[in-house]
Amino acid sequence: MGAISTAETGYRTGGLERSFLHREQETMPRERLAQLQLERLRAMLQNAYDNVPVLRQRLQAKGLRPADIRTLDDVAQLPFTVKTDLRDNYPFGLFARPQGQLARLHASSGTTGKPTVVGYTHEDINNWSDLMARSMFAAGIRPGDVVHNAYGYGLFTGGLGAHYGAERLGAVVVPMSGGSTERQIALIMDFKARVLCATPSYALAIAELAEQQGVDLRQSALRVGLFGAEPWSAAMRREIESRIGVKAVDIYGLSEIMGPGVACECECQDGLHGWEDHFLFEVIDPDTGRPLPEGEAGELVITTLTKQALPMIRYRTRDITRLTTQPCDCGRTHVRILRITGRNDDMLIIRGVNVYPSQIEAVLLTRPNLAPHYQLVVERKGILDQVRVEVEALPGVSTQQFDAIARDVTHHIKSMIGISTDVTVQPVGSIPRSQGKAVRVRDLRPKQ
Ligand code: DLL
Repeated sequence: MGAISTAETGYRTGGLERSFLHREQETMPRERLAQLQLERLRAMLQNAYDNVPVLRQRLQAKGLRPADIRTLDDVAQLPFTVKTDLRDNYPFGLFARPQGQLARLHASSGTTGKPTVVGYTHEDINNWSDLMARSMFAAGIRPGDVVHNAYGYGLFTGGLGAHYGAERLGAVVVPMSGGSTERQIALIMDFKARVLCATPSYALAIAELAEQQGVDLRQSALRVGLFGAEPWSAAMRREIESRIGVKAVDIYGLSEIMGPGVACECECQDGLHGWEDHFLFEVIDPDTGRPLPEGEAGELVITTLTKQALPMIRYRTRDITRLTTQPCDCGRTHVRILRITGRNDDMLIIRGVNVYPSQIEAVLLTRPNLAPHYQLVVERKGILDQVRVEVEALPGVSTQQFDAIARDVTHHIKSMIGISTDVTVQPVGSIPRSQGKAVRVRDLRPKQ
């Protein structure tokens, strides 16, 4: 796939500029896309079968050979892969290529045990760059734009993923990484960045410091924010858009599958296009493992179709979402992953009610006098789990009002989500600011 030479100027319908970086791939009729997926799936399975003993044994245990997969529905017969498979085969046990053919390693630290290590061939990096460039173009980023990249560089895939994508697109990348927020603001202003790449929580931390310094980012050259790597609510999107003056576009990905750019919103901001020429998406019931019909919420499962070094068969992401193949106004035919509500791991069960932090975030952001900085503290009281919501007041709100605000928030969480929480309103600056993925939950329950 070529670089920017394949970009087309596109056409406008109903006020929307329909233009694509990879027109043929992005607008392929769904039947042709399915054919391509099946072809690539079989090749990918052959790669896994021939080169990864663990995966070969798993397929054999189910009496399957790659040639037995004749339709896309046959995917449901394939075994799942889970995060612990990577840990159990640490560091390179699931790789389908020898070290001499690898170009890069990334890893995610995780909170327990060994990191998960992922590997790429040169072709994998090439495809990743293409998909990131495609994602960026879909988000409204154009060649020549100054892209301020505040995703962390290093073993995290965010920094280099966005970096290679921006370069492939023909944009001008500023490889800033996370942290040094004051310097970030100065460079965004001085270099006239048009694009900010960051986690949504870090974008907010940048906005906050800019305001404190008297810098109005809404008057800056910033127009597009490419935000992802953590769950964020629609209310958070509106908050960031109004404080920075950008169109805030959601981008999704995970290291086990590639990194950022597995899926990305277009300028319609109505779900993330999952790039189906390179990945196969399913949603399953997390309890039974059965595939769910389109539109039902469940766990997202992704199979890679072109990855050489680390082919993934039905990887259980633990991310909860829904899929839709309804046509998008942008003209792209690829499936849309609706906003990721949260991860299974982050789901709290409070007296029988399932709650994701992003749902509480959405309520907090509807209340006046509150800043969008919060943490949920989960404690055990007797045999019951209890959630304390710690949230900051806006600057200028008097401490005398804190109790009344807390009562109002408690009431709204109860009526909108149905759980009882203990809310404490805190002064400005008391919740730690994120420089990457925000920590939303502090779990103080005794370890089982
Ligand atoms: O977070 C890759 C990435 C970097 C995506 C930059 C977007 C931008 P990991 O560190 O492996 O990779 O974490 C993957 O982060 O399973 C989700 O739980 C969460 N996540 C990523 N993007 C989103 C998003 C990168 N847009 C895990 N919305 C995933 C919600 C997201 N959650």
